Amino acid sequence: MQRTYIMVKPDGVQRGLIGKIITRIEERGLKLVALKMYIIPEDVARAHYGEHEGKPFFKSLLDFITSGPSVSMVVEGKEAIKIMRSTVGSTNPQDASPGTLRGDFSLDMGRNIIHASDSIESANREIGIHFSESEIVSFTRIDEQWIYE
Ligand code: D4T
Repeated sequence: MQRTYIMVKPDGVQRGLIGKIITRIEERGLKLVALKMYIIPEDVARAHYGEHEGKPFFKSLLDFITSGPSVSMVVEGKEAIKIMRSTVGSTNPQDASPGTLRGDFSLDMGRNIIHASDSIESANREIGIHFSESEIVSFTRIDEQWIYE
C-alpha cells in the first residue's frame, strides 16, 4: 500500500468543495488515514513548496496557501500516488480533463483547489511536514475485500 498527501487548498475550502473532494476519494475505494483542517503557517508553507523558491509565482503561492484554512489528508491505497494525481488532473485547470477534480471545479492555475503528491519521495516528505506519525491511523476498511482482489 502507498500513502499520499492531499490538500484541499484554501479556495476549495472557501468554495465548499471539501465534501465533494473527500467523497470522490472515498468512493474510489482509497482510505483516509489522517485528516485535519488548519491554517498553514508560513514556515510550513515554505517547507512544503521549497522546490519553487525563487520562481516568480512563489510569493503569491505562499500568500495564497497561508490565506485561510486548508484541509490536509493522508490517503492510502494500492498505487495511491498515481491514482490521486490522475484524479486531481493537470496543474493548469485549463488543461485538466473533465472528470478530474481540477477539470470539473476550477479554472485558474493559482486557484486549482487541491494538491496531491507527485512521487513517493514527495509523499513521504509532505506527509512528514504536515503530520506527526501519531496523527496517522491504521485500520481496515470493511469493504477492502470487495475493492482489492
Ligand atoms: P500542487 O503542488 O499545488 O499540487 O501543484 P502541482 O504539483 O500540480 O504543480 P506544481 O508543484 O508545479 O505547482 C505548485 C503550485 O504552484 C502554482 N503554480 C505553478 C503557479 O501559480 N504558476 C505556475 O507557473 C506553476 C508551475 C500552482 C500549483
